[in-house]
Amino acid sequence: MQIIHTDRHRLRASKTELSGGLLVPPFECPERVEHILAELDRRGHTDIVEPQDFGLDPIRRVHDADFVDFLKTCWAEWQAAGFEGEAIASSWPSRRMPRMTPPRHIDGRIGYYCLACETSISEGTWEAAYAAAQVALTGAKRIGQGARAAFSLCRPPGHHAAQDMFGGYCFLNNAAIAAQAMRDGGAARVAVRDVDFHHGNGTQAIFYDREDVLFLSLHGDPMDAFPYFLGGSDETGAGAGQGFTVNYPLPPGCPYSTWVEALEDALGKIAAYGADALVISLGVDTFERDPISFFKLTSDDFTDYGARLARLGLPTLFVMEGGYAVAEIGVNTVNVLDGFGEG
Ligand code: Q9C
Ligand code: ZN
Repeated sequence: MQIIHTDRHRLRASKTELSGGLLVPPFECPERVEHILAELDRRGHTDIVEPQDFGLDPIRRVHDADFVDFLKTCWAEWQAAGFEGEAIASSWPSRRMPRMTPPRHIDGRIGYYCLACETSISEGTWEAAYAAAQVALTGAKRIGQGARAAFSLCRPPGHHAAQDMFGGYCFLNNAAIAAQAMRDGGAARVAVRDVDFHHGNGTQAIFYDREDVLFLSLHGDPMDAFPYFLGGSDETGAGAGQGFTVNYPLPPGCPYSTWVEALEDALGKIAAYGADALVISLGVDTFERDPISFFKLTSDDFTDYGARLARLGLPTLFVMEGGYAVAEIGVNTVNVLDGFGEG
């Protein structure tokens, strides 16, 4: 399986995450990718290529132009405003004050574009997020050229980022950008299967009113887990997209037997949909020892579900999302890929 990767992910190395009322070293850190690369190497995956540069156009097919401009200039503006720490939002257009225009001051503008303030914007964040989107696009191109599978080793992750919102460690929605590129490259129907522990709120929002991209997500029940305000089973799409969003919220402590039942149900829906290609938003934070999640998957379970995904027989792009048990992230990620197999 071809793997797409660039060192530029290291440019995303923020110092702070707001967690439990403290500013802590971020769970979403560069070492995550180093562990995945080491395990790929150990298991003989040597077909690793650099991304091509497709520019901003395919990013703007998914994200609003003003949001992209904001991400590009936020860090410089934050510094110019004289702030000492990393850029963290602290006010939002919330329920009783929904003035839906971006303020001039960066302290207000960052709140306008932010969905969760654990995620700080730091030097190099834009450059790394841009590179991750190119990693996803290069994978999409490879699938368009007829590959059975590819792995876009994206970092930072993307599935929480919506058209005009960042947060949950995500800035640009790599999986959505790849799915849109597949559509633009001629695939009539694309399915995005999100197996990260967290609901893929950004991907859902981007495709919510469309029938040409089927979105399915298996995740911690938003009553109990981030992102809290989206991801219910009653969210099924809107307008032409009615019926093309499918959510499987699952309870704390969820064992693999329950998880895989939902997975099989989703695989049946993907088969019935008649997708030309499949994007897997691959988060391995479903792992039993993940520090911020509450599912109970073992390392062997990742191999098992990789094999189940392969049974669909669809050209498949894996896009890296979350996973914060850093010592085990390599084994769990490569287990999915090896379970899927070379075909
Ligand atoms: N203090 C992804 O997995 N909540 N994002 C953090 C820990 C935000 C996860 C709570 C979790 C975001 C891509
Ligand atoms: Zn996650």
